[in-house]
Amino acid sequence: KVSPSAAPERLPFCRVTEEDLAFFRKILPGRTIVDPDLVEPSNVDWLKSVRGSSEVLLRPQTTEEVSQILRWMVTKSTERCLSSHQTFSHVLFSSYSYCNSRNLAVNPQGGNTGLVGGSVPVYDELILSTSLMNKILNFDSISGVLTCQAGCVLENLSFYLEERDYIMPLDLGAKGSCQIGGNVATNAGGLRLLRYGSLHGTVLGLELVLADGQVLDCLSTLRKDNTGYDLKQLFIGSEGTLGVITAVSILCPRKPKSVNVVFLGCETFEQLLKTFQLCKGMLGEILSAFEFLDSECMRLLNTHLKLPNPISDCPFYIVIETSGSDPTHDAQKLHNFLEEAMTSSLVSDGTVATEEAKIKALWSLRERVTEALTHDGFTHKYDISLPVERIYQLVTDMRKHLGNQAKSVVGYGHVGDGNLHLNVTSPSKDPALLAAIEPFVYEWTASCRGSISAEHGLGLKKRNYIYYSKQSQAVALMGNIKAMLDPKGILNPYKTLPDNLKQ
Ligand code: FAD
Ligand code: 2HG
Ligand code: ZN
Repeated sequence: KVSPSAAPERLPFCRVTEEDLAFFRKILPGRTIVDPDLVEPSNVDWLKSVRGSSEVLLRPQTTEEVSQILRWMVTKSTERCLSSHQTFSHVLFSSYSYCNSRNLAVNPQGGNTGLVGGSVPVYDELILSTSLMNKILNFDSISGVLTCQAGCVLENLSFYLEERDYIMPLDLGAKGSCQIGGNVATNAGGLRLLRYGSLHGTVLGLELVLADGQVLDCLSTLRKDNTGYDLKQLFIGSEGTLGVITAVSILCPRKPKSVNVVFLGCETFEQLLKTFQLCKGMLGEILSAFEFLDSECMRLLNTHLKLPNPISDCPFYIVIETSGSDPTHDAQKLHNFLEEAMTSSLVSDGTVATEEAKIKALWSLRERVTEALTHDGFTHKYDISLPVERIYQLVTDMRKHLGNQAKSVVGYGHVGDGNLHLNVTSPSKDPALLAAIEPFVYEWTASCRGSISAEHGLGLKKRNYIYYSKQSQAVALMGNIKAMLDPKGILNPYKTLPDNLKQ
């Protein structure tokens, strides 16, 4: 019996030849990287949990270059493979399909901060990095629509917009490295989704290069456009398996005039949920984030990152952010809410930040949990959507289920979005622990009709678990879409779709 998390078999794609390299060097002079030391960081994911063996890193700067790369991969290599590896009779009589149906495979890569093994090759797929596609193309200060190349780093876009009194509609802990193309490709959620919604709503247009090199210009900046199917939606969250995103237009909100962050402590998760209810009622339109972490997360922040707890020790901590246009009005609302939360004993301690440095420090406690976990040992990550009242039950049940097999079992995440991050660590990779966690975690999630990937995607690691959250007809339709857009399966193979659908 093959484990669903086992490495897939290498598909019969061509191997890169000198002729390929000569072509890439011609179109990407100085940007066709083959020095193993320079390629290596792109072969390993952020978590250092998966590693590919690509020998070539391509760094295009323009959409036209991406198009030329894919056109070459899909049309030229059939002949080359035939001539370099096989005689004609060999092809005719033995393994005709060797290169006829498979060409060079490619792994689109942004900031390489993905958490499901989707951003790095599995075998020798060529890596197509968008890092040099980092130009802002236009910003319309009336509509707030930003249009930029896919390789712009999220934080750089935020700085650019803040100077113009706008902000990005998404924010996440990886902002310093992740790129907008990667964010769109994973349909990243993050810390502001509660307020500004998902990228399915804020992305107005995409430019893409399809597997055969065609450029698909859906780079609209319109809020409304019901002329037929909204094709861009198909690529949002497609994890590089349907096309390479080369440019993005995105609707950006005005920079709020007043931002407050409160860090609160609660005794029980039930109280935390009641605080969420109260918060929605009393803060209403100024509520922009409601996040949580448990005391185990706080322990890891203290131990591994030396970040002190700003309040007294509690089983649960909440980060609430308000963003509004009137500091006096917002402060009054926040004051009323805090008074009510304290007098009704929903929260036991708390601190408020209005100035930037303290706001940043409080946010670090939530944003840096992922980093703290990397210092705790080998980490198993689960990114689960559940009805919000069930989210912590999974952590409690997992702790009971694992007993003392795990080093740490922590829960944190986006309460406002019903999204739990359940992480389990062990001193080193431990197959027995993995067997205890999976499929338990997926069965538990499916029993509540939850999602086994709320925001990180499926990538390599979760591809075979898709059926816990999607009906088989839906998965089959995904396979048909993939086959239509990428008939040779060259775009990010082994990712997102389960092995039993692979061509
Ligand atoms: P990569 O990691 O390079 O790639 C991710 C996937 O997208 C891969 O499948 C890749 O092939 C594909 N891809 C990348 N660029 C393109 C492109 N131009 N065209 C087509 N496909 C492409 N995620 C959340 O949703 N919410 C969070 O709050 C969050 N916080 C995080 C915090 C930390 C510290 C870290 C390390 C990660 C976090 N993530 C979070 C994971 C998240 O998926 C990524 O951070 C981000 O969205 C990926 O962007 P990237 O540019 O690094 O893409
Ligand atoms: C977050 O919300 C990210 O901090 C990362 O999505 C979650 O590391 C994780 O499990
Ligand atoms: Zn998250």
